[in-house]
Amino acid sequence: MRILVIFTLALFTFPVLANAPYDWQLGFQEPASPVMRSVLELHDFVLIMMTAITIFVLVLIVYVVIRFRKAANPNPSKRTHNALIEILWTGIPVIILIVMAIPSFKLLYQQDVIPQADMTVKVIGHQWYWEYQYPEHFDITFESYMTPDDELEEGDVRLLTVDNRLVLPINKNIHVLVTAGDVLHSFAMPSLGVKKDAVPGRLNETWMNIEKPGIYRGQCSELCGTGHGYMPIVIEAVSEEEFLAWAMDTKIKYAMNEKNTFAKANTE
Ligand SMILES: [Cu+2]
Repeated sequence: MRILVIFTLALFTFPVLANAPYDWQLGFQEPASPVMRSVLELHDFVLIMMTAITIFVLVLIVYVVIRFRKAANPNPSKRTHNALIEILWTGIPVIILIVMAIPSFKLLYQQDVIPQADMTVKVIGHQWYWEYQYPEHFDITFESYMTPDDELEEGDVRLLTVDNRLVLPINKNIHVLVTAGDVLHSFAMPSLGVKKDAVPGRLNETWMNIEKPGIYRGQCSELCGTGHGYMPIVIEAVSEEEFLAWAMDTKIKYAMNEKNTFAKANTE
């Protein structure tokens, strides 16, 4: 009994803590941004409509199969038109589509229109790692590689752990510029409701506002070659003070070793 309780608790509490995919996951990750919250609301709403429509159609089919089977209805009706029913089966779906389109367009607008940004971060996809730039914070630039299996430590998530995390402040509107250095990649963070194609020679933009501190895990989501599955994104969301302290530290760290980052990518 106790094991059952622990198991049930684990099932319900783990996803809340995770911000990462978990075993036997069926739904979305716990939303951690306003956009993801809206995505989830729209998803649930459409799912309810969809379920109702599917059940309605199933009931109609079952009714027709039973009521108008050959034994019960030997002389079929020759009717071909019914104005009222035709108006209904055109009108009702139109209304349903409009009812779904309104929240859908609202969500598109919320995702697409970037609110007054508090900071900008630039994300560059490479085969097969991510490069992060902070143009407003001492021009910090660094690369983020996946930690290979043999270097994982206790508590690390396999394929979703990196050497350098993308550190960001919570409760800030973060303007994200996304591009690529070689082929198509895609910057995707499921719990933040962000998925933006990284296209070489083109600067895409999106935004996110992380609501609570924690580690958020995502992956490249555009097939980009043999290392596609090995370029995870790990965001570490911290308070603003911690973020500024991190930026200071990082600036000093890279200032001592200036050619550490870009040069490495270009000479390899
Ligand atoms: Cu990629």
